[in-house]
Amino acid sequence: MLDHDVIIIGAGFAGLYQLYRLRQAGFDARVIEAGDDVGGTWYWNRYPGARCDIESVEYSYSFDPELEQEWDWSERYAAQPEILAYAQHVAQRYDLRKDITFSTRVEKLDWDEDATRWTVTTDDGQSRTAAHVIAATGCLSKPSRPRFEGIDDFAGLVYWTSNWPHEGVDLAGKKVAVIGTGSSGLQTITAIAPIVGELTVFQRTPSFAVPAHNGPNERLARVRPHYQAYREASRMTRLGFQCDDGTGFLAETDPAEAAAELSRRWDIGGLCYNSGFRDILTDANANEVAAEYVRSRIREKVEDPELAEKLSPRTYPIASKRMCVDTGYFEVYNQDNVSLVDINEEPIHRITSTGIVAGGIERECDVIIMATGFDAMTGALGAMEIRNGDRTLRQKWAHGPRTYLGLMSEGFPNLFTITGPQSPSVLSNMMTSIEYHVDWITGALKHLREQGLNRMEAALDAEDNWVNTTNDAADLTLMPQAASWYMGANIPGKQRVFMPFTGGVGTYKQICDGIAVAHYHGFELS
Ligand code: NA7
Repeated sequence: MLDHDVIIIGAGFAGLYQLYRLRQAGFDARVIEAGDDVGGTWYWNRYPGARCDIESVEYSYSFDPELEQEWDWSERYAAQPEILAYAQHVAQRYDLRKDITFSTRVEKLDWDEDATRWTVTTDDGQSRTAAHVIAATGCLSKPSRPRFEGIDDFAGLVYWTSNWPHEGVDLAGKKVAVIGTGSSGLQTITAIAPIVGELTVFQRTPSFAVPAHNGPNERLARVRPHYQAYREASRMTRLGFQCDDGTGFLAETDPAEAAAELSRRWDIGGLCYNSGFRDILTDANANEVAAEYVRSRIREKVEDPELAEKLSPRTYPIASKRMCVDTGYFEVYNQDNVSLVDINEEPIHRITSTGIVAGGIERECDVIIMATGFDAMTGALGAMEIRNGDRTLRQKWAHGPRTYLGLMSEGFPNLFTITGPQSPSVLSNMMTSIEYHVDWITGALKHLREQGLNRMEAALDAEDNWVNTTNDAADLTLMPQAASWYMGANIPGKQRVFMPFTGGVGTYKQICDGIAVAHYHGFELS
């Protein structure tokens, strides 16, 4: 006797929607969630200035037209509190919490081949069984916590953007240090600069950032009357949101025209900056033109030319790391109370009781904010012991993840991953990718039930082919050139392999749809 048909791990947007869909399809599903409420990423990342880099018109569920019509997004780019409120609203509206076990972390998954079931063990010592497990564990959910020497000696407060306290943080007038200048760092720095006493930013790699031009959400009213058709179109795009992709090549475009197009997109704002030409991610010269345009705008914003240069990315192609969408980040450095430490020139030696020593100089601070990112894509899966006999997923993936379509991994039957490695996930609008995977997985489980089957596993040759396809697709781009978290390069000792599928959301959907129609070709069903 099984405890559940399906156990879903995580109650972020993926887990919530998966629960909704399975319940609707008549499965008994239970969600296990480490936090004490829903929201996933948006539950944990409550740091000042936390905001989505995808427009709220696109970053929302599409599965229920009524939900679409009733929820108002106040800003073009929604801030964390509003997105968390939306997740809570969805949980409430569909009465999802009753099937969620909160404040409980999954530690172990054990496959029993004879019984065709998983045993899921949690940190409260309990075990539950289910025929299927769906990991809705997120791509950026296992924080990377570098151990800076002396951190335990620090007498002030240390906050992690990825696990920000729910209340009680007061930075007003304080001397604050921020380590890390990815999206989380940029957003935090921009939000706190006006209120702190002094701000010292420790930068290892500068980020390419395009302006958000955030403001009231004027698009929502225009899209709403035909929202479902709009969503349908988004699902077939490269990025899972609409960018008015250009069809020409920058390398073949007259320089003045190219500059005008980059400028037009800069003025619109957001991640579509790179979508004006087809070759920005494949041609180094085209990429450099787009990159240099951003640097020229940084030089305009930052008064001190030396500082502008330090803030200008030069060591990797633009968009080979996820770009940041900023709301006045660079201008912050014109403030007298803000300073930048380039840790390539002045490496961090240690943290003392009173500050951070870099390049032989101690910068005093009352608070250190760590915005150092995540063990992306595989981190949350690797944190659990996922075992089938003497094989573990951790061992299998020691040299990089191996999946079929980012959905399943050979040797681990009946275990699905939503937005897993080798799917487009982190290169896309996560909402589009989540909904697609949930619908596909739900379809597969319904198919098994209809056929009287209870076991599904990726075939080894199909998996090998997909790993090769993913690698080949990545190698057609400039993306593997950056030491990015897409490559696992931010985690010491992690195998460097490009993890997401670069072929685009629409193409990926066509592939996976086709495989489902072809009786789940490449999967073994029994
Ligand atoms: P990111 O983008 O991984 O940024 C982390 C930042 O922290 C980045 O600047 C890192 O430099 C820096 N970092 C990491 N480890 C260290 C150490 N040991 N010393 C100094 N600096 C360090 O994470 P975010 O949370 O900002 O954003 C993640 C995603 O969330 C983002 O892409 C959006 O999709 C939303 P590095 O670049 O590795 O040299």
